[in-house]
Parts: sequence; structure tokens; C-alpha cells
Amino acid sequence: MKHSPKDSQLFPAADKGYKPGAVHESYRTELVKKERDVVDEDWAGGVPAQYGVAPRIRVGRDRWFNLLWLIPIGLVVLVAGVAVAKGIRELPAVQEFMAMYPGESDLPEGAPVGFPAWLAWQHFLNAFLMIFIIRSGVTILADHPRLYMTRHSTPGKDWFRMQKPVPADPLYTAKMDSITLPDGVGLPGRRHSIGLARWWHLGIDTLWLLNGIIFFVLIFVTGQWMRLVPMSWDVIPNSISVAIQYLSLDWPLDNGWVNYNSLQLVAYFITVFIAAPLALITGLGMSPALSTRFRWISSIFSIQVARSFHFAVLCWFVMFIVVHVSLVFATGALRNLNHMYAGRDDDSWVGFWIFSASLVVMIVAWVAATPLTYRFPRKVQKVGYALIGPAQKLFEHLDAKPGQYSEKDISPYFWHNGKYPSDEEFEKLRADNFASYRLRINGLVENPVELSLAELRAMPHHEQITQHFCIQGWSGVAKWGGVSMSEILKLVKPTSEAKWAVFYSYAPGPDGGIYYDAHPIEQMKYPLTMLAYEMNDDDLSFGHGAPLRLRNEVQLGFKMVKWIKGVEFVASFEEIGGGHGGYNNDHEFFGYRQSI
Ligand SMILES: Nc1nc2c(c(=O)[nH]1)N[C@H]1C(S)=C(S)[C@@H](COP(=O)(O)O)O[C@H]1N2
Ligand SMILES: [Mo]
Repeated sequence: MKHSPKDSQLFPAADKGYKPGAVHESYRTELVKKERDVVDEDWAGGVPAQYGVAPRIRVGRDRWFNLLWLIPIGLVVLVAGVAVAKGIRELPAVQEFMAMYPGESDLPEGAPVGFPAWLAWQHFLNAFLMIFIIRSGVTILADHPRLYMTRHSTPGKDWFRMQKPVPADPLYTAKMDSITLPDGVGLPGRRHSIGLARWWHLGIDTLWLLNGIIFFVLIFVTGQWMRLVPMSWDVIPNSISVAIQYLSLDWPLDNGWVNYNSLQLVAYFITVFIAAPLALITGLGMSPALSTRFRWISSIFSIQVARSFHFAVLCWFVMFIVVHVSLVFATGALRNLNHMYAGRDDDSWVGFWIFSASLVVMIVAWVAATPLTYRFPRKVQKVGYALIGPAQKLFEHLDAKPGQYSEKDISPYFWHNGKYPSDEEFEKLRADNFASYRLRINGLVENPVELSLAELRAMPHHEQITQHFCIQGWSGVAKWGGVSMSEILKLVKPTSEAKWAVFYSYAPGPDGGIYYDAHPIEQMKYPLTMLAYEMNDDDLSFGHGAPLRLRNEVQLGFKMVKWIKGVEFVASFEEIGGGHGGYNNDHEFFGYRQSI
């Protein structure tokens, strides 16, 4: 199986033409050269739109409650609530209670009055950024439109779905499961546009966090925090009192310029001090790099639990925005708008006009975001990467130690994903059980080789039980058996110029050409990076990538090439395929550093 070192001395001429002989030939010629630079009709291989079903929640074993019912139910409850509140306000005991707790707690001495300009700006920026965060967040959810409460993503065990039940087809893939959102709702919205949605989501998140950090610093420096933090337990009876006042349609006479009513205070407190930090924490909880590094946390606060709570935070924000905006308009719109937009406490139209201008900005941005993303997706990616890339790079270097999960953690169901190989060449290999299979490893190495499965099996055997994270949102724990990439490195000896390992597949990508992906060479030395030919103590199945697939546990699933036929070590991936470091990077705007 070895080749003489003499071959190799001539070798690292990757770009200048290969020496004859199969072992030297690069599979890069089977890639499509072009990169995608617009999102048009043949997006993602022309995947047809699919709208899923109305969101529903599982009750019991397999009964599902359609959340649209909450609209009529909510209306009935609201009407009933108004009747009850009006009724009980007549009761002397209730009147006494409301006299004692009129609806607001006293502010501490020295609490500021009114709103400074920085707060108005931050309020606007916050609302503006939220539009894109929420829309892109929902698009990410739509790519795997199910939520789970354990580490596993078992069909039928989801507690929430916006998609039909998983069909019985054993080779049904997560991509088939993804749904379309209308362009004005999702960002960008089209089916399986998660690559772009993530640039929006993570990119804008950094701006939102920055705005939030400045906000936190300033509220503590200026004392504005006193207006946002309840200081005594009487905030609870006072909130109940306010709720009765609102519901009985005899609304509290408060003056937000000086002090919020208690219900408002509680809602603002939850939003600023609980929901916003939780958005960050649950977001980080979905990071594969962190989840692998902090195993003991991630066994309970798993990626799926994090995803479910992240969704709950989204629900809070949406509910808060709807109620907040409605009440701003229902409780003295002009004065309220003056408070937050004009920094004045009167009934003039100044605040209204500033607000209207800000609304125009928001609407224009809202309407333009999706079409502009389809037109200039690479720009979106570039800006997104500029914003979140530095943080992603940091996460990439969180090395993962082996042996994290045990047999009992193995997932009962492991989703399939990607496009299956179907050409004759592969069918032939499969028919004779891969007896004539050869893994070709070449490029910038001293010793290019072609290895049969028997030769691979003869190398030191490595096993690991690890968790797989698909960018679409599902995850699963499995046991993998095969050869460590470090053993492969020892055998082929990459030269010092080799910076990336490119993995080529037998399978086509959805957009033409074969599937491939490039990995940084440092990660090939990680103890958990391996070529697997076994899964859960069995031979690797066709669906999961037989005869050989990659595992690199600090990366997302899309980088784990299945049905591998070749590995090429290169100095740069610019010349390969579309030049972005992987099939999804060339065609679907994924980044090559997406450990988070
Ligand atoms: N050849 C090839 N490999 C691929 C893909 C693909 O489309 N083609 N999809 C990737 C994605 S997106 C994921 S999540 C994993 C899924 O692996 P599984 O089917 O074993 O779960 O394979 C990766 N490897
Ligand atoms: Mo994936």
C-alpha cells in the first residue's frame, strides 16, 4: 500500500499538474468550479417550497394541540377576565385592597426623572435589531421545525413541531423536513436558507449584545436602574392591582415619566434582567464547541434543551413587544411617545413624528432585508462574518477531550441528512461490499496512499461516543469506530505547507458536483477526529456514510463528509471547488468556521 518516497519528492505540485498515476490524482476535478452568488429559483438544488403545518404542542403521548386555538381561547379568556375584573371591583374588600396597593411602589431617593437621549437611541436600536434577530431566528427554527426536551432528537418525542409527523421512510432526511417561511416573515425565509439566516442572526446578535452592554453600563452609572428593579415585595400586590385596573378597563393613572406602574416594572425587569441574558445563555448552550467542552453541563442543559428555552425566550419577546406596543398606544400615545422619542413630558406631536420617522426606517429595512439578501448573499455573509467571525474563531480552539459519553447516552434515533450517492460507480462498490473500495490520500504529503477497507481496519482501532450537531438544529449521540486521523497523518506525513485536509465524497451535492469539505489541519490531530467505518458497534450503514465518514467533534455536522473517497492535503482551499472551503460554503453560504 505504500508508495516510494521518491514519488513524493516530486509531489507537492498540486496546482501545477499531478504526476500520472491514480494515487496522485485530485478529486477536485469532480467539483463544480462555480460558487453561488445569488439566491434564485434553483436555490439548494431547486428544492420546492414546503410550508409545514401550524405550530402545535404535544399533549400526552401523541395528541397534538394546535396553537392557533390560543387566539379564540385568548379572546374568550380576555372577555371573561374583563367581566370578572369589573365585577370584583365592586367588592368592598377589593376596593380596600386597591386603596392600599394603588399600583406602584415608591422609588428610592434620588431616582432619575425622565429619559435621557442615550436611552431613546438605545430603545430604538434595540427594537430595530430585534426585527432581524426574530425573523432570522424563526428561519433557523424552520430548518428543523421541531423542539425536544432531552439531548436526543427522537421523532414523536418532540414537544413542539411546525411540521407533519416524521414519515416511516428510514432514509428520510432532516433537509426533507425543513420548511419554507413567507419572505416577509422569515429572514431570508426560503426553504433551507439557514446559512444566510445564521449570518443575520449571529451578526445582528453581536450588535444587539453590544447595545445591551452599553445599556447595562449606562443604567448603573446614571441610576436609571432604580426605575427597572423592583425594590420591595409590595410590587406583587401592586401588580395584581394594576392587572385588575387594566382588565376592568379603568386604567391606572400612572406617569411613566417619573415611575412605572408595578406590572410595567415587572415586565421590564423580566425583559431586561432575565429574558435578555437568557437569550445569550441559551444561545451559547447551542454551541457544539461549548457543549463538547462542558460535557457535564451539556448532559442536562443539552443543545436541545437550550434550543427549547431559546424558543421560550423568543415567545416572551414577541409577547412583550405586542403587549408593550399596544399599551403605549392605548394609554396616552402622544405623551408616551414624547417620553421615549422626544425626551419631553407633554402632549405635543413631537414624539409622534420622531416615532413615525423611526417606523419608516424599520418598515423599509424590514421589506428590503429578504430581497437584498437574495440579491447579495455574499455581502450578507461578509458582514455577518466580520461581526461574529472573531468569536467563532475563539470557540474553534476549545479542544475536546475524548471519552465524553457512555453507552447509555447513545441516541435511540439518529437523523439522516444530505444527498445520497446513487451513481453506478458507487452502486458497484456497494454491491460487492466495498471489496474494491480504495481511500485515496494525497496532496501535500510525503507518502500518498490508497487504502482498502481491510487496510484501514488493520490500523489501530479507535472508538468514541460523541454528540453530533447538525446546523439545522437536531443532535444525536452515537458510538463511532474506525481510525484516528492522527494515525493517518503518521502514515502519509503531511508536509509543512499542508494547512487544510479536504475530504471528497462519492455523493453529489444538491447543486451539482461532488460533496466535499475542508478542515484545518490542527483539528486533524485532535484526539476525537477520526474516519469511522463503524457506528454503534455495527458496520456503518449506507445512510450514515458507508464505507467511511469523517468525525470532527468540534465542528457542525455538515462538515462530516460521508461516503468519503479521498482526502487531499492542501495549503489553501481557494483553488478547490468554488473556493470557500466546502460544498455548503460554496453553495449555501455556510462559513468554514462555524463551531458555534
Ligand atoms: N457526502 C455528504 N456528506 C454529508 C452530507 C451530504 O449532504 N453529503 N451532509 C452532512 C450533514 S448536513 C450532516 S448533519 C451529516 C449527517 O450525517 P448522518 O446522516 O449520519 O446523520 O452528514 C454530513 N455529511
Ligand atoms: Mo447538517
